[in-house]
This record gives sequence, structure tokens and C-alpha cells, in this order.
Amino acid sequence: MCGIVGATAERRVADILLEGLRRLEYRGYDSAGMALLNDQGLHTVRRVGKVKELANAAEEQGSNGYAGIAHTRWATHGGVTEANAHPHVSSDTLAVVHNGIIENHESLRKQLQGLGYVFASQTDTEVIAHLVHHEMKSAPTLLAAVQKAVKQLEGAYGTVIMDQREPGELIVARSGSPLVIGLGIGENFVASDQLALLPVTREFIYLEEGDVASVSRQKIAIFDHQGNAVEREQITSDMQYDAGGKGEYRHFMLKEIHEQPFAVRNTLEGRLLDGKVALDAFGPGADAIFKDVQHVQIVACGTSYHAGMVARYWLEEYAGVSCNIEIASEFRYRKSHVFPNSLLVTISQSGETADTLAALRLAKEIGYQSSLSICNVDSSSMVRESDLAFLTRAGAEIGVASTKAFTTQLAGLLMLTAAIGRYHGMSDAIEARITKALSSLPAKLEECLGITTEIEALAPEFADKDHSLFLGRGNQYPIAMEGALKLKEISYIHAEAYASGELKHGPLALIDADMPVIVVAPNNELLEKLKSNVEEVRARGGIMYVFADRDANFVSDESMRVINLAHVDELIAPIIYTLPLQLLSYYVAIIKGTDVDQPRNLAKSVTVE
Ligand code: F1P
Repeated sequence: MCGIVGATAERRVADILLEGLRRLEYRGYDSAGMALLNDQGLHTVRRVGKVKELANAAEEQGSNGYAGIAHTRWATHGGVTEANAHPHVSSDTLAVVHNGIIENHESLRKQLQGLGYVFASQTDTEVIAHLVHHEMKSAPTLLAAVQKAVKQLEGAYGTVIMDQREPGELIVARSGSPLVIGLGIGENFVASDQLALLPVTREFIYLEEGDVASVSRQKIAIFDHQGNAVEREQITSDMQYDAGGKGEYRHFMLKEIHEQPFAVRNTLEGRLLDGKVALDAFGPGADAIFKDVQHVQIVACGTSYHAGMVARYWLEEYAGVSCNIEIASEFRYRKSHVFPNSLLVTISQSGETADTLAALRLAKEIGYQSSLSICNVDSSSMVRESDLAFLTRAGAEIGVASTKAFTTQLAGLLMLTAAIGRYHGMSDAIEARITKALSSLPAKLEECLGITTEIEALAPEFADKDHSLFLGRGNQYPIAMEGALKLKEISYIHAEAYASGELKHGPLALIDADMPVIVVAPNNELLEKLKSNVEEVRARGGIMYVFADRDANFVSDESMRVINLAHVDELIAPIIYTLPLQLLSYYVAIIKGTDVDQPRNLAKSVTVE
């Protein structure tokens, strides 16, 4: 959840670290800090708040050095204070940044206090600093001390450690939290995400689970969890987006909403051929795996979970294969039944979400036949650990509230429906309809963005409300859930979503003129049922906002505002109807003055439980 950047160079590295932190700030943003080594020794600067507070403080203090580590934090252990911000220092010589949770931190803390170490923070991370410092008393090198220390850590970590007694060397260790080494010429870097390092390099080496590495200006040495020297593959990043900039947009979220036609086009590119979905979009071996699939189990969190919910409707209706979906944090701790020939599908923007990754690992243990990850990050743990992967190619998503990742996941899941359906008697005609609908999607999304001004004008009607209710039926029910999630994430308005058939089983009691009801109403076979639900709300004095198919014949009146959308094939309607809901939450948040890209208490990549 937190962001890590490190650099060792002949030049001064403070600006590289700060730029890296800015690019990672979306991951965690309650405090930030940086430790630098220069001729005077170790210099640390930390601030509560955004990276710009840190940058101001660093400028005032003239902070700089030829090696450094930096961190932007999303608090887990210990409140948001300067003392709890990273880096944590031991004995004024050794500094540590850490992403993850050290689960045995209490016992280690007691042990280290017994050895005379005094703790300056409430964090779990500080134990790493003192533990490595203690191990350095008997180990020949900083690397050896870290190797001894990590054996005593339980939990998850991606950590970078430096010590003024071995200047110019960064020791990195990975277990459960990603870390990447960036290669320069006569200088090297580390980060929790390659995005942070794109201004300085495109050459990367991803560490694997259990790896510990020594990174200095001229040399990189990597060791596996047993301490054997290992080589890890070097990759060249072709990340296309200038994810560092908002361009003409006021927020990343708005930019990412508007990028959706392009992102979906990118996702489809080269993957639809002659009315068929190209199986190699899922990676080598897809044919052999899909032909045996009898059951699909989807696991995901948050917005990605909503994409999976839509896919369940598609897979059962069109592919004719049974499908379950579960929130990853539940799946991983439940004793679930494994159906024969089951494919485990994880859906994740980042590919690093701790619960989803744990679910994937569990599935292998409990006998799932195969696994597929629908993911936006090709170098992520989920992609690397799954048998198959579908890359959504949405480009870097910076806004914490997921937008283009969601719509590209849906495009990928519709392709999966066709790919699996082929082995379950789905007709060529349905597959051709799917590919036709998908091909039309970028243009339809573009057209749908045309209602931006209308939605912006609607937003003031929500801004003073405390509660709201989203309704949908069938595969639009998850879209209602996604709309409610967006609104609560960025505008902090309480929003609930219901399958509208459930209204009379409880939520109708809440209806009054102060709780706007948002309805998604494409023109499908459930339209008449949905219209009855609308009448139930109207009869109780509710005020509705209906996003409706132009042909569905909804008419605005004093209790109902109809926002018409163009007719689209029912297959892609969930993707299209997502857009107005994203825009609505965005413009409501603007009026409320919240921090749209970095809403309070949240973080982009949830790499801790
Ligand atoms: C899951 C997720 C996102 C949400 C937020 C927190 O992430 O819940 O859907 O927008 O960023 O994490 P992922 O597994 O899709 O990366």
C-alpha cells in the first residue's frame, strides 16, 4: 500500500526520490519521508501529509545525498504522525523503509528492547531497523545482517535498508510485497513499482519471493531465500502512458474516465479475429486449459469484484459454464468446496492485492485445476503465478477509485466468456455477436462520454445528501454496486446498492425525498420488472435519477429525472452504463471539495490484509 523508492548514484538523488514518490503517492499518502547519505552521514526528513510537504521540507533543509531511500505511507500500525513515518532509523546510522506488515513485531520489539534498543515509533517497521542493526554486530556485512534478520520476520515485507557504514549500498528484501530493481548506467535504483522509476530507466529486474539483493552503483547481486546467488530476468518496460501527468484534466480520475474508449481499444487490439476471440490473448496453453474447464470460480476485491459479478451472468448465460464469485478475503479463510475441473480466475488491476494473491496461492494448494489472472500489470505477482493471464492494457491507473481498469476488465471477461463458451456448445453466431459488440465498444464509450455536461449539471442535487440508493437488475445489479462504491469512495456520501427486486424486502423503508435513488435501466428483458420497482419508489415519495436506454420510454417528471443513453447491445450494456455513474460520483466529489484522486483513508494497491 505504501510506496518505496531508493537510489544509489554519483549524482545527487533527492529529486529522483521525490519524483518517484510523487508517482507512487496514489498508493499511500498520509505521510512521507526520505533518508539520504552524504559526506556528513545519514540525514532524515519526514513529514505528515502529502509528498509536497516533504519536498518543501527537503528544500528548506537542503537535503541531498548520493544514496537514499524514500517512502510514502498508508498507516497500518501506529497513527499518522511524523514519528511513525518512514524511514525508521537505528542508532543514527541505519535507515529502513518497508511496505507490508511484520506480524511478529510485538515479540521482536520486546526482544530488542531487552537488548537496549529504544523505540521512537509505534510501527511494526522499526523492529526491522533495530534487528538489522543488532545483527550487524556479528555479521560481516550489511547484506549478511539483513539475510539473518529476514529469517526472523513473519508477515509480509518489501523493504530497503541502508547504513552509513557501507555507503552507496542498498539492501532490498522481498517477501509478499513487490520490489523492482531499476538499472542505470553507473547508478541503480529500487522501487515498489516500476512507475516510480520511469523517468530514470526502462530496464528492470523483478525480485522473486524470498529474494534479498545488494544494489550498489556498479553491481547488483541477488540471493534467493536460501542464500544462493541467483540471476533474475531483466526486462525492458514498454509502459506507454505518461502516467506521471494529468494532461489537460483536473484530476487523474477524470483523465482515466475519458481514456476509457482508448483503453478498451487497446485491450481489444489484435485479439478479435474474423468474428472470433483469439485464444492467445490469455497466454500460451489457453486452448488446453479451457477445453477442460467445467466450473469457474472468480475471486477479487473491490471494483474488480464487481467486474467478476458481471462476468458470472455472462459465463452462465452465454458460455453455459457454472460460475461462482467470492470476495477474496472471504474465500481465502473459508473451507470451500472445489468442483472438478475448476478454473480459478483472479481479477485485479494491480495484481498485488494481498487477499486476492493469497486466494490464488490457496487455490493451488486445495486442488484447483488451473488459474487465470485478469490483470493490468504484466509484471505483477498474480500474472507471474497464474497458469494463464489476460492483460487488460488499460495503462497505469493512478486515481484510487478504479475506472478504466474496471471497463477493460469487463471487456476481457466478455472475451473469456466467448473463449470458454466455445468448448461448451456456444454457437458461432453468439461468439460473432460478442466480437461485434466488443468491436463497437470504443465508439459507444466515446459517444456515452457526450453526456458529461448533463451529468455535471445534475451533481449539485446530490452534494447536500447524506445517503443514496443505487438500483439495478440482472447484470446491471453489479453496475449499481460499482456506482455506489464510486460515490462513497470519493464523495463520502453513504451509498448502498440493491438488486431492485429486493427493494420490498427492506430498503423501501428508507425511501424519502432526502435519499436520491439512482437507477440503471437498459432496455432488456427485465425492463418491465424494473419499471414496477421504479413505481414502488415513486409511490413512497422517492426522487429518482434513471439512466435509461433511449428506447425504454422513461419520461422525466417531478419525481424522476431521466438521463437517456443510446441503445446498445445488451451484452455490452454493463460496460456502457458504468460511465455515467463514474462521472456522477466525480462531479459530486468536485462540489464537495474532496481529494478525488486520493480519497481519505484509502490506498490504491492493497498489499496488506
Ligand atoms: C482492488 C481495489 C480497487 C479499488 C481500490 C482498492 O484492487 O479494491 O478495486 O479501486 O484501488 O483496491 P485490485 O485488486 O483491482 O488492484
